[in-house]
Amino acid sequence: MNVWAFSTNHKDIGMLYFIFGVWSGLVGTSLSLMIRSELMAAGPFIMNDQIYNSLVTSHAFIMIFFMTMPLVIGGFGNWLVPLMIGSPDMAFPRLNNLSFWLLIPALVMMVSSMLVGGGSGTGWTVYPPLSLNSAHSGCSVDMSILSLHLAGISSILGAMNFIVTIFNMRLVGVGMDLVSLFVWSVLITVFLLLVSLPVLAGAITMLLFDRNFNSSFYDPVGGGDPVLYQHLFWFFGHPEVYVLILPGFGIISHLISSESGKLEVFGSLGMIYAMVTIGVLGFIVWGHHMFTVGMDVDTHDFFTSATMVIAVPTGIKIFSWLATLGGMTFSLLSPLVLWFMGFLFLFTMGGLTGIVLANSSVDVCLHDTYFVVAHFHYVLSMGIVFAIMGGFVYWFPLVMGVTLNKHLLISQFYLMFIGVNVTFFPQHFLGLSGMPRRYSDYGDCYLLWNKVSSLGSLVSFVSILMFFYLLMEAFVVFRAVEFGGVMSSSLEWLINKPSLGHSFSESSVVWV
Ligand code: HAS
Ligand code: CU
Repeated sequence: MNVWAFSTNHKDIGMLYFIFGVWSGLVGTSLSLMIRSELMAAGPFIMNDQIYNSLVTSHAFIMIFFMTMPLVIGGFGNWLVPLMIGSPDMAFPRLNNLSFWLLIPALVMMVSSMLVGGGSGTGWTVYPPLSLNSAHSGCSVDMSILSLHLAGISSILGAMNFIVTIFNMRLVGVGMDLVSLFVWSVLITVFLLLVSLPVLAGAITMLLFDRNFNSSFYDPVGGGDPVLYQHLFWFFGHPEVYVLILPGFGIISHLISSESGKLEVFGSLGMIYAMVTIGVLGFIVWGHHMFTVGMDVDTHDFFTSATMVIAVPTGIKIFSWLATLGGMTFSLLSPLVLWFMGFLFLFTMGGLTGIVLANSSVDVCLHDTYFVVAHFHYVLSMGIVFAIMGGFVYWFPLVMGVTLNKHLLISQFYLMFIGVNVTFFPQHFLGLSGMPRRYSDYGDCYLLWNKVSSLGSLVSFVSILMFFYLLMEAFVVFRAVEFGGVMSSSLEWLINKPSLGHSFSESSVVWV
């Protein structure tokens, strides 16, 4: 047995998370290609509705719990947090290893749930009554629930580990005011996880009981209420979307402060307050996912207003990043500049469609249409994925000691930029003209934009293949990193600028 797998070192565990996240990302991408193949043409094409919906469910679960979270918190978090706070490792190294290994059975459960008992065609929200025995009698939904339990335990343990590490293991003299923005983003993220995940665990455990032990928490026949589930799920679900994006915000701050040549991001204290505000507000807006369940108009008003308020701290972040760029000479032929400019532009677009959806009277029409799908793919596939790609390109030479090929990186960015936009922009039109989500078929009037969208997904797939080629190329050609000046070791890297933790800019790496 490879001892490395049981290592308690944060960099080894970070690497395991990266490998795991990339692998899951490939599974999730394959599922998305199957979804887009089915939707390439009107009429039943490749599969039936149940198979289609179970692919959609697994696609979402895998992308959220097994790709994004392991990459940003497990991968970047494990690698960078100890380095940036000057700690030799995480506070509980063995617990750290356990967090990782809990994900393996969780992923196995999730993938197998697709293959047994007809699959879980419930969507990632697992709403009853669809998820109850009446509609999903096999063991598939039970397996998805157990998978979420395991992934949830993994995240809660990881969250505790990061909180203790960041509060107690900082180098002497590195106060919380000196801690870099990525570390802050991880700290806020893990607090969100710690508060929201137990609620999800409770909700799905009650669902498990309804399915297997004859309770009726969510079954009106026994005095239960399916809407209770929606409240519990979204009390977790909304903070979860900020769990996904906040570490991305942290990564982008480092990219921007480094590439703009500024010592730090404009208003970095304000950035911290903005992230805290987003985190706190994230817990009181969950009702915007449930405007159609029959809430009274005052509750609609509350959730609409509370949701819109989040545009303020998010706007503070966007404008602070833009202010940081002020005066910088930047080239659209620099991979890092491309990734963060892509992030800023496309995340803002996704955020603005979020504001559109926050209006309850508009959302009553747009809920469960492709407009929502377009919204969340702009913030996820282009927001968080662009941040991950940027972070990857930025820190790859530090982690691997070799550089990536700049020309390939540039073409790969443009290909992916075109691919994702061609895939998701037309989905706004589909949604506005009423195409519902989670159906494997559609009327002929929706054919054109679905075709365009499916073609776009092929373009982004090619860009992903190109990214793997790029990685292989880096290892085969092996251009060793030449660090400029003081950037020779991670320790010096840290001591040099403890409050920023960046200083690893393009100027310090020799690109080919
Ligand atoms: Fe969202 C549904 C509203 C951010 C992810 N979101 C989803 C789903 C996902 C998701 C996955 O209110 C689908 C869940 C499912 O399966 O059903 N979302 C928002 C709002 C924000 C937002 C207001 N979402 C995110 C982020 C995500 C994410 C971040 C993941 C990374 N979202 C919704 C709503 C729904 C929803 C409804 C439910 C729809 C339905 O019917 O199901 C905000 O955090 C976005 C803030 C960002 C900006 C851009 C930058 C700000 C600037 C400041 C100036 C802007 C102003 C606004 C003052 C706003 C530049 C002016 C407005 C104009 C239009 C000009
Ligand atoms: Cu939400």
